[in-house]
Amino acid sequence: MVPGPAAAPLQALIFDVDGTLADTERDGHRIAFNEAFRQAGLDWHWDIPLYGALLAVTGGKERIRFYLEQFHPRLLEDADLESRIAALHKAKTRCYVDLVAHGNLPLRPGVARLIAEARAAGLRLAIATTTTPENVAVLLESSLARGATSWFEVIGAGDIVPAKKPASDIYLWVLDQLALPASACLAFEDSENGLRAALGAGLKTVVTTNDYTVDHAFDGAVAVLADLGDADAPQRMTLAALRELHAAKAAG
Ligand code: XBP
Ligand code: MG
Repeated sequence: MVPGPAAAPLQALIFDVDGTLADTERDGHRIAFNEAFRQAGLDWHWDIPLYGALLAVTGGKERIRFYLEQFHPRLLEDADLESRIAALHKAKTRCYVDLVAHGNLPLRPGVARLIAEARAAGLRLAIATTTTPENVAVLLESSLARGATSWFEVIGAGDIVPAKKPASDIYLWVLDQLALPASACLAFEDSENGLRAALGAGLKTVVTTNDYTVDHAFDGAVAVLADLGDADAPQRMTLAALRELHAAKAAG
């Protein structure tokens, strides 16, 4: 049998942030949105199930607008709507940064372990997320390690591309910055919107689910796991296992 073209070796790992590096949504972003609403004198409150429904729309500003469309459509007529949403979102970011800076959001199992393995093996690291850049930095510095932001060669975040996930733009931007083909990378995601964004950029993608995403459709992922697994977990996703998964799926 004539062998097919050699698979591109794995050169970089690209991580989503919210829900993938840490469970930031329910006990982080949601709390920060509610605190910003309180500070602005608004009686809006996003409880856990409502927030789960609002997560259908990625991006905090976009999510506030989606909420207004569903629950306060008359407010959409406000001529200053864009700037009001922007101001509210700025306050929300301040609340979130403050909350995460106090170390209240631990990384998910296996994240720090896998990142350490990848760094030791000389793999390149990148981030592709919808959240605001300050939020990424504070999570990496407070929950991973001081200086950890510099471990990530490319950080694609927030409004750097106008079309947020499930659009693939953020992944395409990160691949362009890395100057790597999608076939040389693996992406890590937790949600259907994130998976669609990564697959649309041609990336093989490992999904780790969480309470908000466990029922999402993950067709096309190379693996769907509860988490990456800490060092002592028998089923942990090691770098060796990831390389095998990447090579097998690339050839298949
Ligand atoms: C994350 C998001 C973000 C966060 C909130 O999606 O959609 O909007 O929920 O952060 P993903 P901001 O994990 O797919 O990147 O308020 O800063 O947008
Ligand atoms: Mg996510």
